[in-house]
Amino acid sequence: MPKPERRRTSGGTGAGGAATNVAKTTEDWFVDRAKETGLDFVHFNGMSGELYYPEIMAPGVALFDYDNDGDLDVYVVQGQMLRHEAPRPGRYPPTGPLKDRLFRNDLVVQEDGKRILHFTDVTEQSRIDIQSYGMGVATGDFNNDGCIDIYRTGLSGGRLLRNNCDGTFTDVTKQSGAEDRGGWGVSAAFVDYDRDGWLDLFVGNYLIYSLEGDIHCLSVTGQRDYCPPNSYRAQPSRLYHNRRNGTFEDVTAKALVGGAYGPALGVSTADFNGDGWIDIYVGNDGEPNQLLDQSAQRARSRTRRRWLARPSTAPATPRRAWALTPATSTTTATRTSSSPTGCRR
Ligand SMILES: [Ca+2]
Ligand SMILES: [Ca+2]
Ligand SMILES: [Ca+2]
Ligand SMILES: [Ca+2]
Repeated sequence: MPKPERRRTSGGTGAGGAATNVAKTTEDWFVDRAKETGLDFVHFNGMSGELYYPEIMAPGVALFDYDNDGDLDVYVVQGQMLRHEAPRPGRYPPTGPLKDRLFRNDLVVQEDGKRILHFTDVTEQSRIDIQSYGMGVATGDFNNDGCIDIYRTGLSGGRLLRNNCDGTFTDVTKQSGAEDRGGWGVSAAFVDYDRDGWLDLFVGNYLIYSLEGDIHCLSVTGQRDYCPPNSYRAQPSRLYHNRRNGTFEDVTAKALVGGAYGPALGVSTADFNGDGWIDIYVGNDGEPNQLLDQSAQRARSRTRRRWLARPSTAPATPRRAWALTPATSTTTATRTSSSPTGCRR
């Protein structure tokens, strides 16, 4: 990789008041090599002129080593037409089949140390065939077989793809119980919240929305425009507990004290307070972010664990069952939702 050149200044403001000239950076720090390395993918948002709200949501992507060969492979999420059966011709027409894609990393390191990066589209041979309007993706080995699995969120619920450890995946959504039925999931994270060595699953849901109930909004100039997120009611997120047998139990009602309300766009997990228990940070769209930790309830009960927000200095929010900890920064919720796997004990 070429060594980045720091921005230099020349000239300066001298006694004569000479102008300061800033030399341009001569080399780019990052170079887009997607196409030349085989990552040939164009996201299609289904834009039809109807200005449906989901069209403005950018897709997620995951980097994970699905074949355990030591390099990161790529999973990308695709959109669909909304309502219309056939894609309409437009400025950004879809290319190829509208389905999620998996790219295998075929990196070659030569004897002289030269690296040749190439990705191969292995969607067909992986047996991944998802053709619904997608949002995000999280990866983690939920069944502890040593192979990383996929949870893909979307406009109409989630999909769990079990890695068969032979280059193929099986859709186990229904039998797993982690369907996020009726949910518009955007972000998700595998997280072992109870430290039993099995990854549980948090699904960040966004808004209560249907194409039939799509609201028409106007811009400041009176023209039809996309609506802001507060045009719709937020949707509760979900927490699933791993039963260790390939299935999940929806523990949202008892663990999240009535549900974590979004509109959740991003989620990350870490032990923020250093108490040994992993916490969940949720980035919401247009509303305060949430930092969920389980310390308070865990101190009261070892058998019934609930997630509570940290004490807040903000006024209580009556319609919610917990207080919010205001974020110290603006919402940085990425609409991508590749997420770290949970901590292990
Ligand atoms: Ca790999
Ligand atoms: Ca697995
Ligand atoms: Ca667990
Ligand atoms: Ca913690």
